[in-house]
Amino acid sequence: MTYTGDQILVTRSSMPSFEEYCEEIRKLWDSHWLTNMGVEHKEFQRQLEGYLSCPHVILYTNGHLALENAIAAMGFPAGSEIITTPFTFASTTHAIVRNGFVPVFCDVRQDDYTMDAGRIEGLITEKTAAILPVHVYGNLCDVEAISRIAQKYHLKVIYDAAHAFGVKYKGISAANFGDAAMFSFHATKVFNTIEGGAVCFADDGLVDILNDMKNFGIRGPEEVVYAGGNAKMSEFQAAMGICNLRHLDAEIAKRKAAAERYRERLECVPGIRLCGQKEGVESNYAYFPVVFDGFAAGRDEVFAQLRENGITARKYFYPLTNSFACYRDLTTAGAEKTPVAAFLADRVLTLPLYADLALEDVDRICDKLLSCKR
Ligand code: T4K
Repeated sequence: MTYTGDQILVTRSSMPSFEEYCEEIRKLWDSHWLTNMGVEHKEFQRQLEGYLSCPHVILYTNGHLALENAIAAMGFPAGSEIITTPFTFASTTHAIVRNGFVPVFCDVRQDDYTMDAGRIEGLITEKTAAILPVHVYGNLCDVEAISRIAQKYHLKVIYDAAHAFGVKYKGISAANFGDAAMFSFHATKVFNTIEGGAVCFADDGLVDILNDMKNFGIRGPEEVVYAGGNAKMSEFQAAMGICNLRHLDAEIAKRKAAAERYRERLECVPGIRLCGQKEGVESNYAYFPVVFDGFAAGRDEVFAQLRENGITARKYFYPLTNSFACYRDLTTAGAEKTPVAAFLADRVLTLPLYADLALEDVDRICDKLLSCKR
């Protein structure tokens, strides 16, 4: 790389002021209570249940363990199949496999890269227990069609909503679709708790199970009911969440301005495809994916030429999870089984997007991108 000036990375964590965070964690120095569901954890959980209008929010130390536990909590029989998509981060597929279940890969839609609901029924077998779609980039899946299919075949729906915190559809938060939804609060997300995550759901019967699973299965001082692990969110993570939640709407508004500028600059460029915008969705502007199909340069050339100029875009999500080396022996794997996802994975680039990205920087990125050549 030859560039020596200011680097622009794909994202940049949103943070409160140093003083605001110090004020929030002052009480931890007074109490010496640092983890195990203390006051900050309880307060953050209460605030999230209100913000998301969701009956239950269980906090986790990261999104991946939240998803693993959400799947485990459903009590599916051994050997069950779970229909999911390969156009996602490794976590989604790993969470299924690490629970001992078989991922069955459904292709995605051309316009928003979410699960193609029209292909789900063709993948259902007597072993299918659940559908695990991904609101990829914060794009809401076809929640209505997926819900109809799940009801018809008595399947559970667990959404990987890692990218969709703050997204609403017809005024309803992404937390409230499916039997459970998992959010990631990783440092790179629209809303972060440094590391962190949550499972959101309405069923009162899941509360004890999920709380037990994230805390060694300990229900009381002398009662252990489940061989659980440790996935608790600490007080410092919860304090970061409380601070960042105060600024979330302003952060999303700033992201929106940057995303709109990208759209203005790139929308009508031949060979560049942008994500469709679904009616009724309030977006969180989590990512800005661009698909290069017939542009003056291919995706890999654009990626390399931007890097030469100090701009790091990312190939989220290449490679597809169904082509990972660790799934080579899985009979359901193989990118050729999901041709639309394979097409997108070879052509997509997510451009830098974060709240503090100046519109001048968006212009600089677009200028460089539009000058890329083979
Ligand atoms: N499901 C889906 C669909 C997901 O996308 C994810 C996570 C999960 C489940 C699992 O949730 P978590 O268990 O992670 O909560 C990142 C994130 O680590 C990961 O959370 C995320 N998805 C995935 C899409 O991206 P990397 O390896 O690309 O991150 P990294 O370290 O290269 O960082 C990217 C950029 O972010 C850096 O260039 C600069 C910026 N950054 C990074 C860090 C770590 C910051 O500004 N601050 C930071 O602290 O995986």
